[in-house]
Amino acid sequence: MNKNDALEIVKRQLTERRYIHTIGVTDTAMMLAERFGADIKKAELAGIFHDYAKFRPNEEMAEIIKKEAMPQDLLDYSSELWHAPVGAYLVKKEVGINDGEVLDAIRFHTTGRAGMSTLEKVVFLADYIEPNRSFPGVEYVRELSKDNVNLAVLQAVSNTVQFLLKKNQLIYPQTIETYNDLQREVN
Ligand code: DGI
Ligand code: FE
Ligand code: FE
Ligand code: FE
Repeated sequence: MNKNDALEIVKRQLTERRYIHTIGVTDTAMMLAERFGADIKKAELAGIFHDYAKFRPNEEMAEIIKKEAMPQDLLDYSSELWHAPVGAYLVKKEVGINDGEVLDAIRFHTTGRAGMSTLEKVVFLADYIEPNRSFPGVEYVRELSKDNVNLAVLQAVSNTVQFLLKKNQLIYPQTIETYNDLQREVN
């Protein structure tokens, strides 16, 4: 599939603002893939489709999580988490993307996981630092992204956990696993 066709497909699923974010993630993921030695074409594809399911109704996503034997504990946590695994499922089913590494980068782009591939880290990080993002602490993560992918992902996850704690939100155990795994990795 060429890039323009892929972008046309995803554009129909997204708002204008989310589409602009998607372009930012795609460009950033390709740049980071080149920098840290992940497959640039896979980073491009995962970037384009990472938020494919972002605007599916919660009811539809919950049904898919139940029927497709995804981790059922997702249903006990924020629906913000659902579009990542559901997106991996839908881009395979509806778009025909079959590359397991690309699908995993989409599946784990919100929580991360222990033992992330470089491609998964690059997409996770691109989602956090792409140029249209402006949350507190993003500039420091951008700096770390210049030469240390693990420190950068760790800082992004740490920021997210601190943000959730401040808002008295539940933290999905896999997010903590990502944090612990990277904390071990960098020490
Ligand atoms: O889809 P995006 O907005 O581009 O970014 P994303 O897929 O990284 O989703 C970010 C949202 O997910 C943000 O509102 C924080 C939330 N999130 C990430 N990890 C967790 C979480 N929310 C909860 N409740 N628990 C988590 O572990
Ligand atoms: Fe997302
Ligand atoms: Fe993210
Ligand atoms: Fe995103």
